[in-house]
Amino acid sequence: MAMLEPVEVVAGRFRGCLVGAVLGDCLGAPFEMQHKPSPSVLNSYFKRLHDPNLEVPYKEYTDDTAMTRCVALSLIEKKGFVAKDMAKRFVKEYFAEPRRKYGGTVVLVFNGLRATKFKDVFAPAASRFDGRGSYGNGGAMRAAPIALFCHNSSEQELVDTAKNMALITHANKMGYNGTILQCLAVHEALQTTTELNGVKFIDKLIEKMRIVEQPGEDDITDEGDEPFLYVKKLEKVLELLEHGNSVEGEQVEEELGVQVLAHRSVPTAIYSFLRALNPIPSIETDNEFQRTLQYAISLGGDTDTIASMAGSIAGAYYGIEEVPQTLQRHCEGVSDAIQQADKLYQLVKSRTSASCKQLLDASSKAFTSVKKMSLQGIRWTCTLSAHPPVSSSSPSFTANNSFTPNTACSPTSGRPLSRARLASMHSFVKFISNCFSLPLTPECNNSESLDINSF
Ligand code: R7I
Ligand code: MG
Ligand code: MG
Repeated sequence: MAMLEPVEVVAGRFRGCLVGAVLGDCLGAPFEMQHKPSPSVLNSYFKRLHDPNLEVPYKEYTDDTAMTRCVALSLIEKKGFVAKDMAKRFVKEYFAEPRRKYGGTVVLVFNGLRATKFKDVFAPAASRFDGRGSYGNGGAMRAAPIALFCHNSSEQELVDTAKNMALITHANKMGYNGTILQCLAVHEALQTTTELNGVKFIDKLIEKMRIVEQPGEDDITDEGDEPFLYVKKLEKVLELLEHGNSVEGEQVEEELGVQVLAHRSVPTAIYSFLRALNPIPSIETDNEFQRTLQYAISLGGDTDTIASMAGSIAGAYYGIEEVPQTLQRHCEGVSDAIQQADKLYQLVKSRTSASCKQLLDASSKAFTSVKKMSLQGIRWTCTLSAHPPVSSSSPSFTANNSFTPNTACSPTSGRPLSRARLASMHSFVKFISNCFSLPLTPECNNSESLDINSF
């Protein structure tokens, strides 16, 4: 394996996310739908993989990775989400290597797309299961690149892109909402820069899923449909977490599920990640990333997919540094995942710098120029110079996402600003928050400085 070049922290998390997904898939695949492996079998399985003398017959990836790669490559090539391109990649990939253990009915969607020459890329999926669409976990299992691509996007863009990506194969609400939840979980892990608190993590997801699952006017509900299904599942996750290590695998299997269905696997992956934040007595490792995979696999059932989804969340949080090299070297497709993560990172950076350029243009219209901008996650601070100067000393102003004209943006020296100037500064600050899709919040906390003149 090539030596890793030092990369920025966020870039390392992008790598961790996609490599985590590959490792979960490759290492979980031998147990998919097999007898549930005992703790001792799993401990020796992982120990053996760490043995430097163990030769490298690759653990092969399955459909989870095959499709995740298509999502990543399509986003990279098209510099955004283009449904037809993504659909074509899924179909080409499947017919080139149909042996990757695809889901039972998704193949019919691929056949339909091929036969109709991609005329309407959403139609074949919409006709499955009597027009209700599939609620398999195939949308969620390939969602990680969307979360990376939308790292600096608005929440709405993330939700819409995840949904549209899922709709190519999974038209059922449970299928695409599971995809959205998985995306939100990766996104949240990626944004967490301090020690992660499991309860807060779930609370945030619940808040977001409550909006996502709000019934629309045109929704037709079937008898037995559960409203706010994922919100309820997340509440269950919270309940299980409260009981720590006293929760047995059987209970997780029963209450959250380990099936190939989105609503019976995505919450399980999230739970696996959170449970493994702390030591688990039956798992012999101090490495939290490995613990996540090992725990997810220990639950049995759809082990490749649940471990892959949990691995992508864990990788996004811990970063590539915490993903053991000894495990990476046994898995097929790791170096491709690293390359794709790096390209996605560059893409996100260039999208942000395009926003910066827009910002500079707009800043002159707002009678200000931007001296320096700092970004950390959703927090930003921006130092502005008035233009033309409001006094001979040309004072600077600091605006942040708690902007209020009279306090956060008062001149550090010189005479008070006119009402008109304050109004234009105010709209400018609003513009900044729009540009970056960043909310105006009362907190502001900068650590990573970004000199926008360098873009
Ligand atoms: O969702 P999908 O791509 O499958 C992914 C899974 C992962 O575990 C992979 O590792 C791979 O092994 O497969 O494929 P689909 O065929 O859309 O869904 C998977 C299965 O979910 C289907 O074959 C059905 O058994 C079941 N399923 C449904 N069953 C009843 N009613 C999905 N939707 C329905 C439904 O509406
Ligand atoms: Mg699979
Ligand atoms: Mg699977």
